[in-house]
Amino acid sequence: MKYSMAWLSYRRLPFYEGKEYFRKIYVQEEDEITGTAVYELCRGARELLGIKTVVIKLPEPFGQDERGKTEEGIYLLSDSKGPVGGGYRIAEENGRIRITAAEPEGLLYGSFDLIRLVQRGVSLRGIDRLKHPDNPLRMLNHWDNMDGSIERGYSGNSFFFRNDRVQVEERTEDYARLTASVGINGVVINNVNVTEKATRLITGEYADSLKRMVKIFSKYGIRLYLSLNFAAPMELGGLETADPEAEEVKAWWQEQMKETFRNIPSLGGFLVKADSEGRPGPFTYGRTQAQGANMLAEAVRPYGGIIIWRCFVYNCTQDWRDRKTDRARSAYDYFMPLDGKFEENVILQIKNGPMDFQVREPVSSLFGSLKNTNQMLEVQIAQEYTGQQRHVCYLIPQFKEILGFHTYCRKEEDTVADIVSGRSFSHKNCGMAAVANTGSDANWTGHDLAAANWFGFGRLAFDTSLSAEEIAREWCECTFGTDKAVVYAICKILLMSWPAYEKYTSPLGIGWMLTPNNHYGPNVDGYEYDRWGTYHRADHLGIGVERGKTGTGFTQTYLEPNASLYEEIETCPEELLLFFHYMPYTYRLKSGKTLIQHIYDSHFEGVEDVEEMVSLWEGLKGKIPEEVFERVMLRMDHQLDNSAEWRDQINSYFYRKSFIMDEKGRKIY
Ligand code: GCW
Repeated sequence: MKYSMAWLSYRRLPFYEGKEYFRKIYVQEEDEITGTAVYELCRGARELLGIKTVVIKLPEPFGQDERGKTEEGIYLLSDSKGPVGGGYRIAEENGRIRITAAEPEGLLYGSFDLIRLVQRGVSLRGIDRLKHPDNPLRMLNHWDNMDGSIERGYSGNSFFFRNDRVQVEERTEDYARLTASVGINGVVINNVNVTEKATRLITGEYADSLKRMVKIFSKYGIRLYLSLNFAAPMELGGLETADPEAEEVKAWWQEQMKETFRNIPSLGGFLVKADSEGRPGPFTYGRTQAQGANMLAEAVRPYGGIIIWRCFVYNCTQDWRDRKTDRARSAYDYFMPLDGKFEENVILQIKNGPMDFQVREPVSSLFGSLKNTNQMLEVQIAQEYTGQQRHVCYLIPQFKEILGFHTYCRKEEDTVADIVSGRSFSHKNCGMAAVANTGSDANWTGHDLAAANWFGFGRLAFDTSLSAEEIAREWCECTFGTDKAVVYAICKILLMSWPAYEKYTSPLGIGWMLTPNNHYGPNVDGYEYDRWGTYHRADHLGIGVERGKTGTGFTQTYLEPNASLYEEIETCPEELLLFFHYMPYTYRLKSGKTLIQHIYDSHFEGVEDVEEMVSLWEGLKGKIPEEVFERVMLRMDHQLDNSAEWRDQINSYFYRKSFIMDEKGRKIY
């Protein structure tokens, strides 16, 4: 086997009681996506249950009387009054399972859901599940480059690009299966940093291969999106400017989009990183982010395209003496004044926190503040800052906290989940995106356990009410089967992994104590003496960035009562204390411990947690495939060493800065 099928690696379930349903599938429609649903059900039946399925076309129209028939089997029924937007209902009665949906996507998601239930050994008798996706857009953003490398990729090379060419191969289809099986409906295949060849993806040059990719994606209800280069009119069109207000620039984009959508009519639209980390954008011409986004929005509107405009705009050359400029403020400061100024087919894509995917950050204050602008939440399952898929770090608990955050933008339905689902402000163009963690490795994600983040992101974006535990269990049972001891150990590892990573890395929300550029391993001062605006401001008395009113004022970008909550030291959530305030090492936390003692204790604890994870994993020998066991064991051994390195560097740094001894007298260098 060249690569595994992750959670779709079906293992035989000879004793499954619901086998009989799968002998016959009755289907009404003949469209492509329903065809995929049928194919997947048959494949699941064959591989999981060893059954050959007969597919029976139902008579048209399929009325009430036919529904009364007693033939056993699975019925895929489209019903215009049924669940919409990819929603579905699965109901069992008298040996018949009906999957009903208004659209074929719903039938596909319902079928994958049914297969999951079988994989997990759940009885289908009397089942009645009604599911509606919470988020209209559920997207993966791949940072894949055309040369085959992946920016922040930790699982091999790109399977979308190689040697400056688009790859469409067997793996494309298997990727689509995995991705669609958890409800993802949009994929950006190329890096947001668009340079050289990638700029040409919108031209006819790559149209044939992109069309082939689209064909595969559409069978699985996935839309293709591309990242674009704001300076394309200059780089491709030979214009002297990319000014969004210049007539020749507008005309160039309109012509180009005509060609692009002629080549790929079902293209969803574009993701844009502008004016960020050296990428071109409207600021060069004294224009706003809205002027830039709207110009593109106009060009794609005739084709139903959307522009997803990233809010990751900040000045990455901050002087360390400047204590007023605050990278945390920048997205808010640039975009808040533009609320309501974006076209309907523009969506602002906002990173979950105001900095950059650290293990702990507050939620971006743009959520809740922006009321008249389509918004999407961007999270990162590529573990750039959370152990790079060498450490286990199951991020779904983090995403749950973010989604559950009350912004107080309204009396009810005021959480991030409410906002990005469109519930708060009746938005239709909105949802969730994750920077993807896949690559050409045999297990897709480098670390076998990192697949739980890919699976989990999709499941969560579809159903934000699922708990991190439920998702972990689902993933684990689909991937490894239902052996109780296995499920217990793996779920325990997953659920303790994010808190452990937080404990042994940077303390209390401060972030950034890792090696500059490659972002792996400890380096407490690595960013302190650099230009990126990511300081911790530690000295011999204390540590933290003052972001209250007397500091950068970032606390005041939140709506009340959050602004006051973060402003006051007594009410500021302790896990974020150093993000918001400079605090002395002798400050007493609610636990009664001093800040410095907390730093020591949490770092020792974090490594102990990893020791526990290692021993839980060791207990799985012989219970899961040998190859997976060994692969993960190797990474866990490394994680243990690396976490100890983190502990020692952080603890000795603070010991030497503060000169305060560990109360417990442990080894600190
Ligand atoms: O965190 C930074 C990464 C960059 C990335 C950027 C972004 C794609 O280090 O590699 O560029 O974020 O989100 O645009």
